[in-house]
Amino acid sequence: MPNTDNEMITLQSHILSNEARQENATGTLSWILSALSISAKMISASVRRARLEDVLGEVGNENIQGESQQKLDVIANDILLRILAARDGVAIVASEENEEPVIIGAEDDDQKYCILFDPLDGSSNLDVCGGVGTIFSILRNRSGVSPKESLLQPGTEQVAAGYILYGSSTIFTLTVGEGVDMFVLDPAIGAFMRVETNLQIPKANKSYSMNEGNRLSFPQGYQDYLHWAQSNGYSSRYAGAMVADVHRILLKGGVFMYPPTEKAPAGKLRLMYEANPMSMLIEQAGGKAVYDSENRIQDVQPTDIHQRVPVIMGSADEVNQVISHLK
Ligand code: AFP
Repeated sequence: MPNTDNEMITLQSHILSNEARQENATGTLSWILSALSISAKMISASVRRARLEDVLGEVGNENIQGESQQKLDVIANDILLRILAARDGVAIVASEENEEPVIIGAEDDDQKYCILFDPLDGSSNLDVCGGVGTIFSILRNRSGVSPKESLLQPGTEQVAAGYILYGSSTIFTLTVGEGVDMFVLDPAIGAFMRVETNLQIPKANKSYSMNEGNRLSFPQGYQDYLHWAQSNGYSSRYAGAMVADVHRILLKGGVFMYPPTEKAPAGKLRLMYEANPMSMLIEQAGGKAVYDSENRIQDVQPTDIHQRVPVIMGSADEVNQVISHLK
């Protein structure tokens, strides 16, 4: 629902009023969300000045995923790690860019949280001024298990998830399990202002988003879907950055996919840093997110924090159309 009542609600006041509604809230989650909002402003500023400060391009290393790291991947990762490390309620931080999770607070405290993030998703878009984003997922820390085990929880256990899109505006999209709210950074005052509350994804839209360059190595069902969609007036939109593509689909409807390919039989996208948080947002907005014709992404029991999963997510009707071709 767009904000039409002239309310001026900042992300900060939204978080605090959410907290006030929870009977046993301690304020810990609110502190973490506000740390993410500060990190988002800092990363946004770095992205916007990147060309001027000469921080575009590759560092020359590969990250744990075997992908070349951009200088801004490293900057965004450092910002998030430094800001989250200073918050009491954080037990463990896991980043797509680091092989091992970083243990911050007391490991055995189930009042604390684990934060997983992809600091700068789609970073190869940076050199051409395309949209990039940060994706985050928040889980409750588990006591009595090792830090790695504490992280290995299915997406259904997420207490909050969201993304920040650094596009023509900076957008913060958040769910704490009670619908999806969207905020735009007002650069004049440095605050995220709420623009959508209880956002609902359109039920259908004839639009698909996938890397069609891989078409010949998709399983047959996806190729059949593409043939069907192209014979039925669908259009194709693909930014090559999941945050930008899923943001468009949340607002306009359609389906986003990253299917298995010969080169990447489990798909390319990371379950815990990309697929789970985006699935929580899509489902909270009334959409659907699965990894094959039957199974929800959020039900996957992870065995490795860096594991990958095929992704089909978006408007319920459009996801069902894809599924009908996979059976
Ligand atoms: P980068 O962060 O390496 O640019 O990867 C982005 C991403 O993980 C995701 O945001 C895109 O949807 C997907 O990869 C694009 O992958 P293809 O380049 O294979 O289409």
